[in-house]
Amino acid sequence: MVQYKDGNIFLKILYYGMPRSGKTTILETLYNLTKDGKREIIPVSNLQKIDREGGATLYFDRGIFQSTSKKKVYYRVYTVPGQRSLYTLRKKVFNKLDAETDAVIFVVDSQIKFFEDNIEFLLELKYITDNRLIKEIPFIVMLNKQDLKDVISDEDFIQILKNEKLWFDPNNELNIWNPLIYRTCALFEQEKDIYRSFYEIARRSGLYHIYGNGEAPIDKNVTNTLNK
Ligand SMILES: Nc1nc2c(ncn2[C@@H]2O[C@H](COP(=O)(O)OP(=O)(O)OP(=O)(O)O)[C@@H](O)[C@H]2O)c(=O)[nH]1
Ligand SMILES: [Mg+2]
Repeated sequence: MVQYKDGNIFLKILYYGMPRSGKTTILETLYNLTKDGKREIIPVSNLQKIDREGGATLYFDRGIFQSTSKKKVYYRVYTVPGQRSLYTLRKKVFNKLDAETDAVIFVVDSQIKFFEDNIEFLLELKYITDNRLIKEIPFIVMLNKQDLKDVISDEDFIQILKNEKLWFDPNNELNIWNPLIYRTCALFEQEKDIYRSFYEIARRSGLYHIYGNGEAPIDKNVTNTLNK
């Protein structure tokens, strides 16, 4: 839920996905890519990480970023812990810490051997969000670890989204908000599309808030101009 405080606007964005899909690494890389202040966002504090020895997230990671062009806009960016036993904490990170989440980036471990695990986490996310993805909660997908062998393709994942009713036909007015699918690598040295995917979810969350009153804006006049 968008929050207003001292004249500033806070949006909460969440990276969600199966264990070790790369959520924490993505946030670290986003931090490292933006800390020089040359992009649209800049971190305003160090990353907060609550993890186990070995790196698995135990509760959450959080980074706070400020828009460099609209200085009143801040993004609180979280990751959930992927380990299966931590479901209650994932739910808490989604709806309790700071505020309810405004937008979700689903992080897939693209290795084919994890196909079913990714679906399991997508179902869990649908449940936690009460089926509000796309309609009320902007949603995009990162097929991460694309630098590895035997990875799933965009088409494979679109089929999963269709099966889960997270993909709208061209005749549906929500079609323009179908999740963009990014094929990413989160490792800093080989980084691919980490900033670009964040930029897109930030853009969508702003549009839902400003033009949709918290829902996907479907007024044709608005969306025709916005998506050009
Ligand atoms: N090859 C490759 N490895 C990656 C990539 N992203 C993350 N990793 C590695 O995958 C492992 C897990 O990464 P994390 O960022 O801790 O994954 P996570 O999703 O935060 O894991 P949990 O907190 O346990 O849910 C680490 O060894 C990372 O270096 C990637 O794009 N490519
Ligand atoms: Mg993590």
